Amino acid sequence: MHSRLRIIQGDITRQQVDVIVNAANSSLLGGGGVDGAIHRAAGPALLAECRQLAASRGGCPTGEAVLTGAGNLPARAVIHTVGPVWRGGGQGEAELLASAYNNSLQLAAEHRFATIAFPAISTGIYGYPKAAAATIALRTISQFLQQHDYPQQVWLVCFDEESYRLYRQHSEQAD
Ligand code: AR6
Repeated sequence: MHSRLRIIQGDITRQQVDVIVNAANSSLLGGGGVDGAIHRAAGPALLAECRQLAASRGGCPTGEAVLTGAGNLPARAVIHTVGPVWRGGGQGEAELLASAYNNSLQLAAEHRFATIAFPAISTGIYGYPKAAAATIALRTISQFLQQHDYPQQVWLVCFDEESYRLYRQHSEQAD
């Protein structure tokens, strides 16, 4: 695993990083899971900004990413990306998941954010198998870090113990 990548267990809304990534949906208007948790913790300023973005650019297509402020969160900004819904693996899900990570990292690099925290995109409500998603997340982030100086540190924040163990296990295999 790349030395600038860390796997931790916790709640992404509480992480002291420059930017956290939200596993949003294309409407950008909020939802359940980590999206709901981020909006609850950030407060109404974030939802107002998301509504404006939704109106001005019609939301965010799957695999792409947009930047907002962070309201009351400890982070300075939020990158909203949209992972794919799992439909059995034959609908370009792997490429779309890699794009969600890559486009988020690209945005963080453009803004010179030093630290970024990701949740396990698509592995909750969107049903992406956790082990396959872990492989893609670890590979995509490691490749990006090899090619870019920013972000300097990437944290993968696993909410539950099972995901944490799985990501650790996959990172050891990738070494
Ligand atoms: N901190 C870190 N990870 C979390 C947190 C948290 N506070 N809460 C949940 N997770 P999900 P998706 C983990 O369902 O699959 C929303 O309605 C969770 O355990 O949040 O990409 C959106 O609006 C799982 O491992 O996102 C979309 O409609 C991971 O975050 C849809 O869900 C992702 O689970 C997106 O679905």
